[in-house]
Amino acid sequence: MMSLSIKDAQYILSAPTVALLPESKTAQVAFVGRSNVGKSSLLNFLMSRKNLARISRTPGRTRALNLFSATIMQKNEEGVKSEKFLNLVDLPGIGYAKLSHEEKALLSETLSDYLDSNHPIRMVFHLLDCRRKPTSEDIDLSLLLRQSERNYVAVITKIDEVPVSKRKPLMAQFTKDLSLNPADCIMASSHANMGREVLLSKIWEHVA
Ligand SMILES: Nc1nc2c(ncn2[C@@H]2O[C@H](COP(=O)(O)OP(=O)(O)OP(=O)(O)O)[C@@H](O)[C@H]2O)c(=O)[nH]1
Ligand SMILES: [Mg+2]
Repeated sequence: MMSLSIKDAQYILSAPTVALLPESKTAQVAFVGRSNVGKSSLLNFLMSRKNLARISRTPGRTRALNLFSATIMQKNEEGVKSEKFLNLVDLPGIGYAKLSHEEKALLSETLSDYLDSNHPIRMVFHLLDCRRKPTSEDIDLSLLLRQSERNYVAVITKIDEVPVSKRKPLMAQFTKDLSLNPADCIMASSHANMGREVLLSKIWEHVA
């Protein structure tokens, strides 16, 4: 069976603005979504590293763009290994109510600056908390990302919080609310180890 793994995951730097994110040809995988949905947790989970990106109970923790690097390794049926090098970008959460108007504007500006930039963004993971209905901001962001022809996946996070019997209908609802193909709407839980393989295969597929 084919298998994927991650090695050499590293924190590189934290850039307060997109202009301060170094130019690079290395493919980037971006983590976007509302504050507190679990972006930093998912990044750590995918990288199999507990404290690579900082997690917080306090929403609005990640205020800068945090850059990481890693190597994704594939082993095929014959045991032959191949590798791809990539960067991961943990973006500040959008829409956190307790921030001032200026701070909120600044954070969504950071996101749009990033998405408009020439950075080689090869995959965008848009995270949504399974317990909250997508906001209009989520729906707009989802549309924008697909219209701009990004490789896009909606990741429905914290699925451990929902009873198993309710997961299928819930995923159907998210798929409908965001007008997605079911294959682009994936449930995950960094606490219950769910979704890692599917998301790693998305990364493998889209990172050159
Ligand atoms: N139940 C559950 N809780 C989770 C999961 N992933 C993250 N959390 C919790 O959600 C909270 C926020 O997690 P973070 O990873 O810091 O979220 P974030 O999206 O990076 O937040 P900001 O940086 O503020 O935008 C923390 O209390 C985590 O422990 C999960 O899979 N299941
Ligand atoms: Mg974070």
